[in-house]
Amino acid sequence: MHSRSLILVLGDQLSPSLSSLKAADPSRDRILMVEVAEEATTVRHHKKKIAFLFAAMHHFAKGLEDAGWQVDYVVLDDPENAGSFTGEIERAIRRHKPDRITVTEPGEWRVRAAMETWQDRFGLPVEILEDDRSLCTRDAFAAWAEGRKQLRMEYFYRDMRRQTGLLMEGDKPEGGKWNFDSENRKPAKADLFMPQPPRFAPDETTREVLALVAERFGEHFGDLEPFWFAVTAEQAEAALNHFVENLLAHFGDYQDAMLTDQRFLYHSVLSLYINAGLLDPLAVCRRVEAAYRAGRAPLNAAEGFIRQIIGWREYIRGIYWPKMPDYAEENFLGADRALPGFYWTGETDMACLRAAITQTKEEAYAHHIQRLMVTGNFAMLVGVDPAQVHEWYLAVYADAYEWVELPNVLGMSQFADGGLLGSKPYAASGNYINKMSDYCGTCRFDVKQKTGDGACPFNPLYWDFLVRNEKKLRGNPRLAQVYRTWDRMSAEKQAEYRNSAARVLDQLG
Ligand code: FAD
Ligand code: DLZ
Ligand code: SF4
Repeated sequence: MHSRSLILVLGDQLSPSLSSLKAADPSRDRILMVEVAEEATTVRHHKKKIAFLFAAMHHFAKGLEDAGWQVDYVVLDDPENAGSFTGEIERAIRRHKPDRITVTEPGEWRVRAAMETWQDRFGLPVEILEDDRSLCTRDAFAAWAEGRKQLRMEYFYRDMRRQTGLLMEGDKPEGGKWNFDSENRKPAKADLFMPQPPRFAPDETTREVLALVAERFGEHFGDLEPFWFAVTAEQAEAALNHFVENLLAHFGDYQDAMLTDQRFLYHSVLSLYINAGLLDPLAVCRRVEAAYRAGRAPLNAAEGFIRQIIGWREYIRGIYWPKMPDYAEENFLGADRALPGFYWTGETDMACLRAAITQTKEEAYAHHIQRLMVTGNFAMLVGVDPAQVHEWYLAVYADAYEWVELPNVLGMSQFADGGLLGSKPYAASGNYINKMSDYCGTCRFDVKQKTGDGACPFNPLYWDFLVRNEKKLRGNPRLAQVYRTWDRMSAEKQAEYRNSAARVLDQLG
Protein backbone atom coordinates (compact mmCIF):
# COMPACT_ATOMS: atom_id res chain seq x y z
CA MET A 1 0.00 0.00 0.00
CA HIS A 2 1.24 3.55 -0.86
CA SER A 3 1.92 5.97 1.93
CA ARG A 4 -0.42 8.93 2.36
CA SER A 5 0.87 12.48 2.25
CA LEU A 6 -0.40 15.60 3.90
CA ILE A 7 0.53 18.36 1.43
CA LEU A 8 0.76 21.87 2.83
CA VAL A 9 0.16 24.50 0.13
CA LEU A 10 1.16 28.03 1.18
CA GLY A 11 -0.51 31.30 0.29
CA ASP A 12 2.12 32.14 -2.32
CA GLN A 13 2.03 28.68 -3.90
CA LEU A 14 -1.28 28.96 -5.75
CA SER A 15 -0.13 27.13 -8.91
CA PRO A 16 -1.68 23.88 -10.14
CA SER A 17 1.78 22.95 -11.49
CA LEU A 18 3.31 23.12 -7.99
CA SER A 19 5.97 20.43 -7.42
CA SER A 20 4.19 19.07 -4.32
CA LEU A 21 0.98 18.57 -6.31
CA LYS A 22 2.71 17.04 -9.33
CA ALA A 23 4.05 14.26 -7.12
CA ALA A 24 0.69 13.58 -5.45
CA ASP A 25 -2.41 11.45 -5.98
CA PRO A 26 -5.82 13.07 -5.40
CA SER A 27 -7.40 9.78 -4.34
CA ARG A 28 -4.84 9.16 -1.62
CA ASP A 29 -3.22 12.38 -0.46
CA ARG A 30 -4.77 15.32 1.32
CA ILE A 31 -4.08 19.00 0.80
CA LEU A 32 -3.89 21.39 3.71
CA MET A 33 -4.27 25.15 3.35
CA VAL A 34 -4.28 27.38 6.42
CA GLU A 35 -4.97 31.01 7.21
CA VAL A 36 -2.76 31.75 10.19
CA ALA A 37 -2.37 34.91 12.26
CA GLU A 38 1.41 34.51 12.52
CA GLU A 39 1.89 35.10 8.78
CA ALA A 40 -0.22 38.26 8.85
CA THR A 41 1.32 39.72 12.00
CA THR A 42 5.04 38.71 12.20
CA VAL A 43 5.17 41.74 9.99
CA ARG A 44 1.85 43.63 10.09
CA HIS A 45 0.94 43.34 6.43
CA HIS A 46 -1.16 45.85 4.47
CA LYS A 47 -4.87 45.01 4.74
CA LYS A 48 -5.21 44.70 0.95
CA LYS A 49 -2.35 42.21 0.79
CA ILE A 50 -3.89 39.94 3.44
CA ALA A 51 -7.28 40.16 1.72
CA PHE A 52 -5.72 39.38 -1.68
CA LEU A 53 -3.96 36.29 -0.36
CA PHE A 54 -6.88 34.91 1.66
CA ALA A 55 -9.32 35.48 -1.23
CA ALA A 56 -6.90 33.91 -3.73
CA MET A 57 -6.31 30.96 -1.37
CA HIS A 58 -10.08 30.32 -1.07
CA HIS A 59 -10.55 30.40 -4.84
CA PHE A 60 -7.54 28.17 -5.43
CA ALA A 61 -8.81 25.62 -2.87
CA LYS A 62 -12.20 25.57 -4.62
CA GLY A 63 -10.46 24.94 -7.96
CA LEU A 64 -8.52 22.02 -6.46
CA GLU A 65 -11.72 20.53 -5.02
CA ASP A 66 -13.44 20.85 -8.38
CA ALA A 67 -10.47 18.98 -9.88
CA GLY A 68 -11.02 16.10 -7.46
CA TRP A 69 -8.61 16.90 -4.63
CA GLN A 70 -9.52 16.60 -0.96
CA VAL A 71 -8.67 19.96 0.56
CA ASP A 72 -8.68 20.71 4.26
CA TYR A 73 -8.94 24.52 4.44
CA VAL A 74 -8.55 26.09 7.88
CA VAL A 75 -10.03 29.58 8.14
CA LEU A 76 -8.57 32.28 10.35
CA ASP A 77 -11.61 32.46 12.61
CA ASP A 78 -11.79 28.71 13.23
CA PRO A 79 -11.91 28.67 17.07
CA GLU A 80 -9.32 25.86 17.13
CA ASN A 81 -6.91 27.69 14.76
CA ALA A 82 -3.42 27.35 16.28
CA GLY A 83 -2.19 30.54 14.59
CA SER A 84 0.99 29.21 12.94
CA PHE A 85 2.04 26.77 10.21
CA THR A 86 3.68 24.49 12.79
CA GLY A 87 0.63 24.53 15.08
CA GLU A 88 -1.71 23.83 12.17
CA ILE A 89 0.44 20.96 10.88
CA GLU A 90 0.30 19.42 14.34
CA ARG A 91 -3.51 19.63 14.43
CA ALA A 92 -3.81 18.30 10.87
CA ILE A 93 -1.62 15.29 11.70
CA ARG A 94 -4.08 14.43 14.46
CA ARG A 95 -7.03 14.76 12.06
CA HIS A 96 -5.62 12.92 9.06
CA LYS A 97 -2.89 10.62 10.43
CA PRO A 98 -0.72 10.91 7.31
CA ASP A 99 2.43 8.85 6.70
CA ARG A 100 4.44 11.91 5.70
CA ILE A 101 4.33 15.67 5.15
CA THR A 102 5.06 17.09 1.71
CA VAL A 103 5.71 20.75 0.89
CA THR A 104 7.15 22.76 -1.94
CA GLU A 105 9.97 24.81 -0.44
CA PRO A 106 8.71 28.14 0.92
CA GLY A 107 9.92 31.51 -0.30
CA GLU A 108 11.14 32.60 3.09
CA TRP A 109 14.09 31.39 5.15
CA ARG A 110 12.13 31.75 8.42
CA VAL A 111 9.40 29.38 7.19
CA ARG A 112 11.89 26.86 5.82
CA ALA A 113 13.73 26.83 9.18
CA ALA A 114 10.43 26.03 10.93
CA MET A 115 9.68 23.23 8.44
CA GLU A 116 13.07 21.69 9.06
CA THR A 117 12.08 21.08 12.69
CA TRP A 118 8.93 19.16 11.78
CA GLN A 119 10.48 15.74 11.12
CA ASP A 120 11.88 15.49 14.66
CA ARG A 121 9.00 17.27 16.28
CA PHE A 122 6.25 15.12 14.72
CA GLY A 123 8.15 11.89 14.07
CA LEU A 124 7.10 11.83 10.39
CA PRO A 125 9.18 12.12 7.21
CA VAL A 126 9.04 15.65 5.78
CA GLU A 127 9.72 16.07 2.06
CA ILE A 128 10.66 19.62 1.00
CA LEU A 129 10.52 19.71 -2.79
CA GLU A 130 12.21 22.27 -5.02
CA ASP A 131 10.04 25.13 -6.27
CA ASP A 132 10.38 24.64 -10.01
CA ARG A 133 8.28 27.69 -10.83
CA SER A 134 11.52 29.63 -10.70
CA LEU A 135 13.64 29.28 -13.81
CA CYS A 136 17.02 29.04 -12.12
CA THR A 137 17.39 26.45 -9.38
CA ARG A 138 19.43 27.25 -6.29
CA ASP A 139 22.13 24.82 -7.44
CA ALA A 140 22.23 26.37 -10.91
CA PHE A 141 22.63 29.85 -9.42
CA ALA A 142 25.39 28.61 -7.10
CA ALA A 143 27.18 27.08 -10.11
CA TRP A 144 26.87 30.38 -12.02
CA ALA A 145 28.13 32.40 -9.03
CA GLU A 146 31.05 30.05 -8.28
CA GLY A 147 34.39 31.78 -8.71
CA ARG A 148 32.97 35.14 -9.88
CA LYS A 149 34.30 38.21 -8.12
CA GLN A 150 31.16 40.20 -8.89
CA LEU A 151 27.67 38.88 -9.43
CA ARG A 152 26.42 41.20 -12.13
CA MET A 153 22.81 40.77 -13.21
CA GLU A 154 23.56 41.51 -16.86
CA TYR A 155 25.73 38.39 -17.32
CA PHE A 156 23.30 36.21 -15.41
CA TYR A 157 20.50 37.53 -17.62
CA ARG A 158 22.33 36.60 -20.84
CA ASP A 159 22.62 33.02 -19.59
CA MET A 160 18.90 33.00 -18.81
CA ARG A 161 18.13 34.23 -22.34
CA ARG A 162 20.23 31.36 -23.73
CA GLN A 163 18.62 28.85 -21.36
CA THR A 164 15.02 29.86 -22.13
CA GLY A 165 15.58 30.76 -25.80
CA LEU A 166 13.55 33.95 -25.19
CA LEU A 167 14.30 36.65 -27.81
CA MET A 168 17.11 34.62 -29.36
CA GLU A 169 18.07 34.17 -33.01
CA GLY A 170 20.02 30.94 -32.75
CA ASP A 171 22.78 31.74 -30.26
CA LYS A 172 22.59 35.51 -30.88
CA PRO A 173 20.31 38.00 -29.11
CA GLU A 174 17.36 39.24 -31.14
CA GLY A 175 18.20 42.60 -32.74
CA GLY A 176 21.94 42.13 -32.22
CA LYS A 177 22.04 43.49 -28.64
CA TRP A 178 21.22 41.93 -25.26
CA ASN A 179 19.91 45.12 -23.71
CA PHE A 180 17.94 48.01 -25.22
CA ASP A 181 17.80 50.19 -22.13
CA SER A 182 19.45 53.11 -23.89
CA GLU A 183 16.12 53.51 -25.76
CA ASN A 184 14.06 53.38 -22.56
CA ARG A 185 13.51 55.58 -19.53
CA LYS A 186 11.97 58.74 -20.90
CA PRO A 187 10.21 61.21 -18.62
CA ALA A 188 6.42 60.98 -19.03
CA LYS A 189 4.06 63.76 -19.96
CA ALA A 190 0.92 64.03 -17.85
CA ASP A 191 -1.33 64.11 -20.92
CA LEU A 192 -0.22 60.73 -22.23
CA PHE A 193 -3.12 58.30 -22.42
CA MET A 194 -2.58 55.45 -19.99
CA PRO A 195 -5.22 52.74 -19.70
CA GLN A 196 -5.69 51.73 -16.06
CA PRO A 197 -5.17 48.13 -14.89
CA PRO A 198 -8.39 46.11 -15.08
CA ARG A 199 -10.45 46.08 -11.89
CA PHE A 200 -12.21 42.94 -10.71
CA ALA A 201 -15.36 43.26 -8.61
CA PRO A 202 -15.15 41.14 -5.43
CA ASP A 203 -17.46 38.09 -5.48
CA GLU A 204 -19.21 36.74 -2.38
CA THR A 205 -16.17 34.76 -1.20
CA THR A 206 -13.93 37.81 -1.52
CA ARG A 207 -16.49 40.02 0.22
CA GLU A 208 -16.49 37.62 3.19
CA VAL A 209 -12.69 37.81 3.29
CA LEU A 210 -12.86 41.62 3.20
CA ALA A 211 -15.20 41.60 6.22
CA LEU A 212 -12.85 39.25 8.09
CA VAL A 213 -9.78 41.38 7.34
CA ALA A 214 -11.59 44.58 8.35
CA GLU A 215 -12.49 42.99 11.66
CA ARG A 216 -9.24 41.23 12.50
CA PHE A 217 -6.62 43.52 10.96
CA GLY A 218 -8.35 46.92 11.10
CA GLU A 219 -5.28 48.45 12.80
CA HIS A 220 -2.87 47.42 10.03
CA PHE A 221 -1.52 49.95 7.53
CA GLY A 222 -3.40 50.61 4.32
CA ASP A 223 -6.85 50.98 2.83
CA LEU A 224 -8.82 47.78 2.37
CA GLU A 225 -11.26 49.21 -0.15
CA PRO A 226 -11.79 49.72 -2.98
CA PHE A 227 -10.51 46.17 -3.53
CA TRP A 228 -9.99 45.36 -7.21
CA PHE A 229 -7.17 42.81 -7.43
CA ALA A 230 -7.57 39.61 -9.43
CA VAL A 231 -8.00 36.65 -7.07
CA THR A 232 -8.09 33.74 -9.56
CA ALA A 233 -5.73 32.51 -12.26
CA GLU A 234 -8.38 33.38 -14.90
CA GLN A 235 -8.62 36.97 -13.69
CA ALA A 236 -4.83 37.28 -13.47
CA GLU A 237 -4.67 36.01 -17.06
CA ALA A 238 -7.12 38.76 -18.03
CA ALA A 239 -4.81 41.31 -16.36
CA LEU A 240 -1.89 39.89 -18.36
CA ASN A 241 -3.91 40.14 -21.59
CA HIS A 242 -4.76 43.73 -20.80
CA PHE A 243 -1.09 44.56 -20.24
CA VAL A 244 0.13 42.83 -23.41
CA GLU A 245 -2.58 44.33 -25.62
CA ASN A 246 -2.71 47.88 -24.23
CA LEU A 247 0.44 48.77 -22.32
CA LEU A 248 3.43 46.67 -23.30
CA ALA A 249 4.27 48.73 -26.39
CA HIS A 250 5.17 51.74 -24.17
CA PHE A 251 6.55 49.75 -21.22
CA GLY A 252 10.20 50.51 -21.91
CA ASP A 253 9.76 54.16 -22.86
CA TYR A 254 8.16 55.24 -19.59
CA GLN A 255 9.53 52.64 -17.19
CA ASP A 256 11.22 55.19 -14.94
CA ALA A 257 8.67 58.00 -15.18
CA MET A 258 6.54 59.16 -12.23
CA LEU A 259 3.30 61.14 -12.36
CA THR A 260 1.13 62.21 -9.42
CA ASP A 261 -2.14 61.33 -11.15
CA GLN A 262 -0.95 58.20 -12.94
CA ARG A 263 -0.08 55.58 -10.38
CA PHE A 264 0.49 52.69 -12.76
CA LEU A 265 1.68 54.37 -16.00
CA TYR A 266 2.66 51.57 -18.41
CA HIS A 267 3.67 49.12 -15.68
CA SER A 268 2.11 45.68 -15.71
CA VAL A 269 0.94 45.43 -12.05
CA LEU A 270 1.49 41.69 -12.36
CA SER A 271 4.11 41.07 -9.67
CA LEU A 272 1.54 40.24 -7.00
CA TYR A 273 -0.03 37.60 -9.26
CA ILE A 274 3.30 36.12 -10.37
CA ASN A 275 4.63 35.97 -6.80
CA ALA A 276 1.49 34.31 -5.42
CA GLY A 277 1.55 31.71 -8.20
CA LEU A 278 -1.51 32.87 -10.18
CA LEU A 279 0.70 33.54 -13.22
CA ASP A 280 3.70 31.54 -14.35
CA PRO A 281 6.76 33.79 -14.96
CA LEU A 282 7.97 31.90 -18.04
CA ALA A 283 4.48 31.84 -19.60
CA VAL A 284 4.20 35.60 -19.03
CA CYS A 285 7.51 36.13 -20.87
CA ARG A 286 6.44 33.86 -23.74
CA ARG A 287 3.27 35.96 -24.16
CA VAL A 288 5.36 39.11 -24.32
CA GLU A 289 7.77 37.57 -26.82
CA ALA A 290 4.82 36.44 -28.98
CA ALA A 291 3.44 40.01 -28.99
CA TYR A 292 6.84 41.27 -30.19
CA ARG A 293 7.08 38.60 -32.90
CA ALA A 294 3.55 39.47 -34.07
CA GLY A 295 4.64 43.12 -34.45
CA ARG A 296 2.47 44.36 -31.59
CA ALA A 297 5.33 45.61 -29.37
CA PRO A 298 8.77 47.01 -30.17
CA LEU A 299 11.91 45.13 -29.16
CA ASN A 300 12.99 47.69 -26.51
CA ALA A 301 9.69 47.12 -24.66
CA ALA A 302 9.64 43.31 -24.93
CA GLU A 303 13.33 42.95 -24.05
CA GLY A 304 13.04 45.40 -21.14
CA PHE A 305 10.07 43.55 -19.69
CA ILE A 306 11.53 40.06 -20.14
CA ARG A 307 14.79 41.23 -18.51
CA GLN A 308 12.87 42.27 -15.38
CA ILE A 309 11.48 38.76 -14.99
CA ILE A 310 14.10 36.26 -16.19
CA GLY A 311 16.91 38.65 -15.27
CA TRP A 312 16.20 40.69 -12.14
CA ARG A 313 13.56 38.50 -10.52
CA GLU A 314 15.56 35.27 -10.85
CA TYR A 315 18.84 36.94 -9.94
CA ILE A 316 17.31 38.41 -6.76
CA ARG A 317 16.07 34.97 -5.73
CA GLY A 318 19.48 33.50 -6.45
CA ILE A 319 21.12 36.05 -4.13
CA TYR A 320 18.61 35.56 -1.29
CA TRP A 321 19.04 31.91 -0.38
CA PRO A 322 22.81 31.51 -0.04
CA LYS A 323 23.07 34.82 1.85
CA MET A 324 20.42 34.05 4.47
CA PRO A 325 19.99 34.34 7.43
CA ASP A 326 22.87 36.80 7.92
CA TYR A 327 21.85 38.96 4.96
CA ALA A 328 18.87 40.38 6.88
CA GLU A 329 21.28 41.79 9.51
CA GLU A 330 23.66 43.54 7.13
CA ASN A 331 24.20 47.26 7.66
CA PHE A 332 27.31 48.28 5.71
CA LEU A 333 26.80 52.00 6.32
CA GLY A 334 25.95 51.56 10.01
CA ALA A 335 22.67 53.45 9.59
CA ASP A 336 20.63 53.65 12.80
CA ARG A 337 17.90 56.27 12.47
CA ALA A 338 14.27 55.24 13.13
CA LEU A 339 11.99 55.15 10.08
CA PRO A 340 10.24 58.56 9.93
CA GLY A 341 6.62 58.36 11.10
CA PHE A 342 5.29 59.80 7.84
CA TYR A 343 6.13 56.51 6.06
CA TRP A 344 2.95 55.23 7.77
CA THR A 345 0.74 58.24 6.97
CA GLY A 346 2.05 60.02 3.88
CA GLU A 347 1.77 63.29 5.83
CA THR A 348 4.79 65.24 4.68
CA ASP A 349 5.32 68.43 2.69
CA MET A 350 7.67 66.61 0.31
CA ALA A 351 5.34 66.03 -2.64
CA CYS A 352 7.28 63.05 -4.05
CA LEU A 353 7.21 61.13 -0.77
CA ARG A 354 3.59 62.14 -0.15
CA ALA A 355 2.56 60.78 -3.56
CA ALA A 356 4.51 57.51 -3.28
CA ILE A 357 3.39 56.77 0.28
CA THR A 358 -0.26 57.81 -0.22
CA GLN A 359 -0.48 55.57 -3.26
CA THR A 360 1.18 52.74 -1.31
CA LYS A 361 -1.42 53.18 1.43
CA GLU A 362 -4.33 53.18 -1.02
CA GLU A 363 -3.15 50.57 -3.54
CA ALA A 364 -0.48 48.42 -1.79
CA TYR A 365 1.45 49.25 -4.99
CA ALA A 366 4.17 51.62 -6.12
CA HIS A 367 6.32 51.07 -9.16
CA HIS A 368 10.04 50.36 -9.19
CA ILE A 369 11.34 53.92 -9.43
CA GLN A 370 9.04 55.18 -6.69
CA ARG A 371 10.33 52.37 -4.44
CA LEU A 372 13.97 52.89 -5.40
CA MET A 373 14.42 56.62 -5.99
CA VAL A 374 11.78 58.18 -3.73
CA THR A 375 11.06 56.16 -0.56
CA GLY A 376 14.25 54.06 -0.76
CA ASN A 377 16.54 56.95 -1.70
CA PHE A 378 15.20 59.18 1.09
CA ALA A 379 15.56 56.44 3.74
CA MET A 380 19.16 55.83 2.68
CA LEU A 381 20.08 59.54 2.52
CA VAL A 382 18.82 60.18 6.06
CA GLY A 383 20.40 56.96 7.36
CA VAL A 384 17.44 54.83 8.42
CA ASP A 385 18.29 51.48 10.00
CA PRO A 386 18.00 49.04 7.03
CA ALA A 387 16.14 46.47 9.16
CA GLN A 388 13.34 49.01 9.66
CA VAL A 389 13.29 49.88 5.97
CA HIS A 390 13.09 46.17 5.16
CA GLU A 391 10.16 45.66 7.53
CA TRP A 392 8.26 48.58 6.00
CA TYR A 393 8.62 47.30 2.43
CA LEU A 394 7.71 43.75 3.42
CA ALA A 395 4.54 44.99 5.10
CA VAL A 396 3.21 47.55 2.64
CA TYR A 397 3.37 45.99 -0.85
CA ALA A 398 0.96 43.33 -2.10
CA ASP A 399 3.82 41.64 -3.97
CA ALA A 400 6.27 41.54 -1.03
CA TYR A 401 7.70 38.22 0.17
CA GLU A 402 11.04 38.22 1.86
CA TRP A 403 12.95 36.38 -0.90
CA VAL A 404 12.23 39.17 -3.40
CA GLU A 405 11.79 42.15 -1.10
CA LEU A 406 14.91 41.79 1.05
CA PRO A 407 17.65 41.86 -1.64
CA ASN A 408 15.81 44.66 -3.46
CA VAL A 409 15.55 46.76 -0.30
CA LEU A 410 18.65 45.94 1.66
CA GLY A 411 20.96 45.41 -1.30
CA MET A 412 19.68 47.47 -4.19
CA SER A 413 18.02 50.38 -2.46
CA GLN A 414 19.93 50.80 0.86
CA PHE A 415 23.44 49.62 -0.17
CA ALA A 416 23.42 47.80 3.18
CA ASP A 417 25.26 44.80 1.69
CA GLY A 418 28.16 47.03 0.68
CA GLY A 419 27.74 46.56 -3.06
CA LEU A 420 26.90 42.92 -3.71
CA LEU A 421 23.86 43.89 -5.77
CA GLY A 422 24.69 47.33 -7.06
CA SER A 423 28.07 48.79 -7.86
CA LYS A 424 27.19 52.09 -6.16
CA PRO A 425 24.42 53.43 -3.92
CA TYR A 426 21.25 54.63 -5.69
CA ALA A 427 21.61 58.05 -4.06
CA ALA A 428 20.17 61.06 -5.87
CA SER A 429 19.36 64.69 -5.24
CA GLY A 430 16.06 66.36 -6.18
CA ASN A 431 17.28 66.88 -9.73
CA TYR A 432 16.70 63.22 -10.66
CA ILE A 433 13.16 63.21 -9.25
CA ASN A 434 12.39 66.47 -11.01
CA LYS A 435 13.64 65.10 -14.35
CA MET A 436 11.56 61.92 -14.13
CA SER A 437 8.33 63.21 -12.53
CA ASP A 438 5.81 66.03 -12.17
CA TYR A 439 6.05 65.98 -8.36
CA CYS A 440 8.26 69.01 -7.87
CA GLY A 441 5.81 71.37 -9.61
CA THR A 442 3.35 71.02 -6.71
CA CYS A 443 5.88 70.78 -3.88
CA ARG A 444 6.30 73.30 -1.08
CA PHE A 445 10.06 72.96 -1.58
CA ASP A 446 12.07 74.36 -4.47
CA VAL A 447 13.97 71.65 -6.31
CA LYS A 448 16.35 74.21 -7.85
CA GLN A 449 17.30 75.66 -4.47
CA LYS A 450 20.33 73.84 -3.10
CA THR A 451 20.46 74.94 0.53
CA GLY A 452 18.61 77.00 3.11
CA ASP A 453 14.94 77.22 4.08
CA GLY A 454 12.68 76.16 1.26
CA ALA A 455 15.37 74.12 -0.54
CA CYS A 456 14.42 70.62 -1.68
CA PRO A 457 15.59 68.43 1.27
CA PHE A 458 17.04 65.85 -1.13
CA ASN A 459 19.67 68.40 -2.25
CA PRO A 460 21.61 68.93 0.99
CA LEU A 461 20.85 65.37 2.13
CA TYR A 462 22.56 63.97 -0.97
CA TRP A 463 25.88 65.68 -0.21
CA ASP A 464 25.59 65.07 3.51
CA PHE A 465 25.10 61.34 2.84
CA LEU A 466 28.26 61.22 0.74
CA VAL A 467 30.31 63.09 3.31
CA ARG A 468 28.92 61.17 6.32
CA ASN A 469 29.80 57.89 4.61
CA GLU A 470 33.02 59.06 3.04
CA LYS A 471 35.21 56.40 4.68
CA LYS A 472 33.08 53.62 3.19
CA LEU A 473 32.35 55.19 -0.20
CA ARG A 474 35.20 57.39 -1.39
CA GLY A 475 37.20 54.43 -2.66
CA ASN A 476 34.33 53.40 -4.99
CA PRO A 477 35.50 54.22 -8.55
CA ARG A 478 31.92 54.95 -9.64
CA LEU A 479 31.76 57.74 -7.05
CA ALA A 480 35.15 59.29 -7.86
CA GLN A 481 33.61 62.04 -9.98
CA VAL A 482 31.05 63.13 -7.35
CA TYR A 483 33.70 63.26 -4.63
CA ARG A 484 35.85 65.38 -6.95
CA THR A 485 32.89 67.77 -7.35
CA TRP A 486 32.55 67.96 -3.55
CA ASP A 487 36.29 68.60 -3.17
CA ARG A 488 36.12 71.49 -5.63
CA MET A 489 33.35 73.28 -3.67
CA SER A 490 34.32 76.17 -1.42
CA ALA A 491 34.45 75.48 2.30
CA GLU A 492 31.57 77.92 2.68
CA LYS A 493 29.38 76.04 0.19
CA GLN A 494 30.22 72.74 1.82
CA ALA A 495 29.24 74.14 5.23
CA GLU A 496 25.93 75.41 3.81
CA TYR A 497 25.09 71.92 2.55
CA ARG A 498 26.03 70.29 5.85
CA ASN A 499 24.13 72.85 7.95
CA SER A 500 21.01 72.58 5.78
CA ALA A 501 21.14 68.80 6.00
CA ALA A 502 21.58 68.98 9.78
CA ARG A 503 18.40 71.08 10.02
CA VAL A 504 16.42 68.56 7.93
CA LEU A 505 17.73 65.67 10.04
CA ASP A 506 16.94 67.52 13.26
CA GLN A 507 13.37 68.06 12.14
CA LEU A 508 13.00 64.33 11.47
CA GLY A 509 13.79 63.77 15.15
P1 FAD B 1 6.70 46.04 -13.93
O1 FAD B 1 7.41 47.32 -13.90
O2 FAD B 1 5.58 45.88 -14.88
O3 FAD B 1 7.82 44.91 -14.17
C1 FAD B 1 7.51 43.63 -14.68
C2 FAD B 1 7.83 42.52 -13.73
O4 FAD B 1 9.22 42.38 -13.56
C3 FAD B 1 7.27 42.69 -12.32
O5 FAD B 1 5.93 42.28 -12.26
C4 FAD B 1 8.20 41.78 -11.52
O6 FAD B 1 7.73 40.46 -11.53
C5 FAD B 1 9.50 41.85 -12.28
N1 FAD B 1 10.49 42.73 -11.64
C6 FAD B 1 10.86 43.96 -12.04
N2 FAD B 1 11.88 44.42 -11.29
C7 FAD B 1 12.14 43.47 -10.39
C8 FAD B 1 13.08 43.36 -9.34
N3 FAD B 1 13.97 44.32 -9.07
N4 FAD B 1 13.04 42.25 -8.58
C9 FAD B 1 12.17 41.26 -8.83
N5 FAD B 1 11.26 41.31 -9.82
C10 FAD B 1 11.25 42.39 -10.59
N6 FAD B 1 9.25 43.25 -6.39
C11 FAD B 1 8.47 42.30 -5.86
O7 FAD B 1 7.93 41.46 -6.60
N7 FAD B 1 8.26 42.21 -4.52
C12 FAD B 1 8.83 43.11 -3.66
O8 FAD B 1 8.64 43.01 -2.45
C13 FAD B 1 9.66 44.13 -4.21
N8 FAD B 1 10.24 45.06 -3.40
C14 FAD B 1 11.03 46.04 -3.95
C15 FAD B 1 11.62 46.98 -3.10
C16 FAD B 1 12.46 47.96 -3.63
C17 FAD B 1 13.13 48.95 -2.71
C18 FAD B 1 12.69 48.00 -5.01
C19 FAD B 1 13.60 49.03 -5.58
C20 FAD B 1 12.10 47.08 -5.85
C21 FAD B 1 11.25 46.10 -5.34
N9 FAD B 1 10.63 45.14 -6.17
C22 FAD B 1 9.84 44.17 -5.61
C23 FAD B 1 10.86 45.13 -7.62
C24 FAD B 1 9.87 45.98 -8.45
O9 FAD B 1 9.80 47.27 -7.92
C25 FAD B 1 8.48 45.35 -8.49
O10 FAD B 1 8.58 44.00 -8.93
C26 FAD B 1 7.57 46.09 -9.46
O11 FAD B 1 7.49 47.44 -9.10
C27 FAD B 1 6.19 45.46 -9.47
O12 FAD B 1 5.30 46.20 -10.26
P2 FAD B 1 4.85 45.73 -11.72
O13 FAD B 1 4.31 44.34 -11.64
O14 FAD B 1 3.96 46.78 -12.26
O15 FAD B 1 6.24 45.69 -12.44
C1 DLZ C 1 1.78 36.68 3.53
C2 DLZ C 1 0.88 35.59 4.03
C3 DLZ C 1 -0.17 35.90 4.90
C4 DLZ C 1 -0.48 37.30 5.30
N1 DLZ C 1 -0.96 34.94 5.38
C5 DLZ C 1 -0.78 33.65 5.02
C6 DLZ C 1 -1.58 32.61 5.54
O1 DLZ C 1 -2.44 32.81 6.37
N2 DLZ C 1 -1.36 31.36 5.09
C7 DLZ C 1 -0.40 31.06 4.19
O2 DLZ C 1 -0.27 29.90 3.80
N3 DLZ C 1 0.41 32.02 3.72
C8 DLZ C 1 0.25 33.30 4.11
N4 DLZ C 1 1.07 34.28 3.65
C9 DLZ C 1 2.18 33.90 2.76
C10 DLZ C 1 3.34 33.30 3.58
O3 DLZ C 1 3.81 34.29 4.48
C11 DLZ C 1 4.43 32.82 2.63
O4 DLZ C 1 3.99 31.64 2.04
C12 DLZ C 1 5.73 32.54 3.33
O5 DLZ C 1 6.28 33.72 3.85
C13 DLZ C 1 6.75 31.91 2.37
O6 DLZ C 1 7.03 32.80 1.31
FE1 SF4 D 1 10.57 65.79 -3.77
FE2 SF4 D 1 12.31 67.82 -3.64
FE3 SF4 D 1 10.76 67.59 -5.77
FE4 SF4 D 1 9.71 68.30 -3.41
S1 SF4 D 1 11.18 69.46 -4.62
S2 SF4 D 1 8.88 66.80 -4.86
S3 SF4 D 1 10.96 67.11 -2.01
S4 SF4 D 1 12.33 66.13 -5.13
